[in-house]
Amino acid sequence: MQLPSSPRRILTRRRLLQLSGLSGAGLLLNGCGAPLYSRQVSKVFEPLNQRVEELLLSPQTPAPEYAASAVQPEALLINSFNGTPQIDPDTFQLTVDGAVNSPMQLSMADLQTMPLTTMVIRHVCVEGWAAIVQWGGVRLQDIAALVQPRPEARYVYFESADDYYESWDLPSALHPQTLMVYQKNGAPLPAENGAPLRLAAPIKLGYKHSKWVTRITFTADLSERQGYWEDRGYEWFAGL
Ligand SMILES: Nc1nc2c(c(=O)[nH]1)N[C@H]1C(S)=C(S)[C@@H](COP(=O)(O)O)O[C@H]1N2
Ligand SMILES: [Mo]
Repeated sequence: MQLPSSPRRILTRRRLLQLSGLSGAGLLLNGCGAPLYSRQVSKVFEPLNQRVEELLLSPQTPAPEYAASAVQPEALLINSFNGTPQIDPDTFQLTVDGAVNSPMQLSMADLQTMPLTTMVIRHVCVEGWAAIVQWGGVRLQDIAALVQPRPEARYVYFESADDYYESWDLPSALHPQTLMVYQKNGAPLPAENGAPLRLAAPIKLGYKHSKWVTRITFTADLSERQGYWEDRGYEWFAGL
């Protein structure tokens, strides 16, 4: 039997909603109910072309998560190349811009209105230590759904308040376990760990997880400045 012409697209959208956790009600920034948000999500991802649809459809094996009892609070060493910037969370604004339809600034209050995802994962530093940590925050793919990356977006840049910078491939940035976090081990994120907002994910080495993120930029090209450690010889993809 011939299937109707667009089953793949329908599947894609449904799968995307599952993957992004956007199918449930209650995560609307404007409080108008799920249908609007779902509409917005499909609007985002329809123009995002086959490449993005495929990476969201292809089985992205989730990285292992652990029981909360496995957390090793003392094992997460502070690793900061340039001190600890002090950022007032009440006036903080995350800029999200670049190759997107709707660039925006998000306050911590805005981010805390979005669905909170927590995960207990292993943080691995290239310097030879690791720690099981619980992180809580917002999926980067949910932020992407708000700003609507344009089809040419292939990379995501992260700027930090301590002059650290990073770049990620789009598939890794849209991975369901890639979060912008504001909680560590069930408490507000401490300043030295990147407050008010840092990246966390179990799929890449520690240096990819920018602390004190102030700006997220979707772009078509990888700049010559790839990342603070990458520009000093470390691997760019840095997958685990
Ligand atoms: N802005 C910024 N982010 C950063 C770093 C940094 O120096 N500045 N160090 C990186 C490295 S090498 C690691 S291992 C982790 C350490 O995170 P932690 O200090 O919260 O343990 O942060 C990463 N993110
Ligand atoms: Mo690290």
